[in-house]
Amino acid sequence: PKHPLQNQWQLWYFRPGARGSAWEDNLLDVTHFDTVEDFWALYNHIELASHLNAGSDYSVFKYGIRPMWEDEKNKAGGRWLFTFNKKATSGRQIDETWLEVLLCLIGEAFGEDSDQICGAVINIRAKMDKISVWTNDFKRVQSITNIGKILKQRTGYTPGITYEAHSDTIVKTGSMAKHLLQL
Ligand code: M7G
Repeated sequence: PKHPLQNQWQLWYFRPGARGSAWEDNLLDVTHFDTVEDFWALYNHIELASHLNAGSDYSVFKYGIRPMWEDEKNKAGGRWLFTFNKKATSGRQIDETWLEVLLCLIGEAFGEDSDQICGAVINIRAKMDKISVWTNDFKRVQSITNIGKILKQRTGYTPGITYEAHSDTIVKTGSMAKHLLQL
């Protein structure tokens, strides 16, 4: 028998859109999985994130939560943000960090705080790739801090990470949203 995961997860792919097309229209629901074996089958079957064209995203969210700010479960939430300057990072480092983040999610690595996890996103961009872990309530500072510490430890990511509320990301001025927390 296959080994069940605690949650069912959905993979989404954001396809770099045609000019003028709405963001949501380029967000494709790929498949869902709920066993260890199906996760690996999927992971081994799809393109590595670092090989995607600039402008692409992968998102892995708990089944039923759409990978967007507007979802009921994300509305009051925010994200831990990991940034990767392309000049200073290999594709392999980015892929390894993303895989470890996925393993933290599906393996429920955050103990009691795991129920605050909504999902994770990797944005492949021309200059700066990003990985973010979305949680459901930006006011839960203690839980968010615990989650951030575990993420840093598990991924071995040494630069600083910042947490921002989606409501601040949406209205960001310039390229930076307000940072609620930093680790
Ligand atoms: P991004 O892809 O998160 O990061 O946002 P980037 O700036 O590095 O490319 C790019 C744009 O995509 C945003 O300014 C929005 O127009 C759109 N967008 C991204 N997200 C995550 C959402 C979302 O959750 N909802 C909506 N409506 N638009 C989004």
